[in-house]
Amino acid sequence: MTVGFCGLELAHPIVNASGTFDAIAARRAFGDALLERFPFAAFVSKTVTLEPRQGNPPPRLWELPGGMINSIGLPNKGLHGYLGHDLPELAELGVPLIVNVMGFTREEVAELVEAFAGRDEVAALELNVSCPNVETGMIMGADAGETAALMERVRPLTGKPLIVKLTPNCSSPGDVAAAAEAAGADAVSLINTVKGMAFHPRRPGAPWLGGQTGGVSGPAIRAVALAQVAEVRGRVALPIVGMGGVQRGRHADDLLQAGADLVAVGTESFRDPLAGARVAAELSEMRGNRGVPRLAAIPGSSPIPDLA
Ligand code: RRO
Repeated sequence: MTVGFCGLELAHPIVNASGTFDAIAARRAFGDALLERFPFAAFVSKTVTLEPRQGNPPPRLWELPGGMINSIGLPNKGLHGYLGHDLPELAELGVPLIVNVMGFTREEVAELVEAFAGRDEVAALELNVSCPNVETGMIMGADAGETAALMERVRPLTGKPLIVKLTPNCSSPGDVAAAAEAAGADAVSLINTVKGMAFHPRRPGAPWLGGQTGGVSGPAIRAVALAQVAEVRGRVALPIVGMGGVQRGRHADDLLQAGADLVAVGTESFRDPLAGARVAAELSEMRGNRGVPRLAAIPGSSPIPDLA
C-alpha cells in the first residue's frame, strides 16, 4: 500500500532529511543498483541558495556520544549550478524529488521558488527557514510573523506543494507551524538540528567548529523531535514530516504515533547508507507490512545493536 503526501503517491513513509544523503555520489559509487533499491520513497535534496557558496571553514563536524554537531554552512553550486548539474541527475532517481531551498531575504526565496515552479522534475519544494533574514536580523523560521510573511510572498508563485522545514531553535514551533498553515503551506517538516557547540579538546574555551556553533543531530535529539512533532500535530492539520534521531523502525513508528505522516532518516544514513530502506522494512514488520519493503528484501542492510 502506498502513502499519500501532498498529492504525491509514495511507496512507503520513509524519506531522507535534506543534506544527509548524497544521491549523486551514491549513484556514481553503486550505479543503477542504487535506483533498483533506492532507500527512500522520495528524495529531498540538499539546500540550494541563489548564489554558489563555499560553506563554513573547517572543522565542520564534531562527534558526540549520541550523534554529532555539523557546521557545514550550505556549500552548494547555487541555483544555476543546481539546475545545470544536479537537477538532471536527481531527476533520474525514480522517486519524487523535493528540492530544499534557502534565501537570506524573502526576495531571494521568491526567486528560488519561481525558478523551480515550472520544472516538471520537481515534485515539491521544502523551504529551509533556519537562517537569518539579513533585512530584519530575525531567523525566519523562529518567528511566526516572519514565516507568515515569507509564505505570503511565495505562495502565489507556485502550485507545487510547499513544505516549511521548521527549526527547533525557537520558543514555539507550534506557533510557527500554525502561521505557516494559515499562510498557505502544504506541509511542515521538523525538526532541523538543535543549536550546539563544542570546545577544542586541547584549547579549552576555543570553539572546535569553524562556524563556532553548529547543529546537533542524531539520537541525542530524538526526544526533542518527538515532543515537537506532538506539539505541532496539536496545532495544525497539515501533513507533517517528522525527523530527529531515527535509527530504527521503532523510532519512525514513535514519530508516526506522535502525529507525523512521513518520517525522515538523517544522521543514521552516514553510518548505514541503506538505513532508509532498513527503517522502512522494520516499520513494515512492526505495522504488518502495509506497503513498505520487508527487511529480507534488502541485502546489505546492516542491523544495529538494540538501543534503548
Ligand atoms: O548547511 C548546514 O550547515 C546546515 C543546514 Br543549511 C541546515 O539546515 N541544518 C544543518 O544542520 N546544517
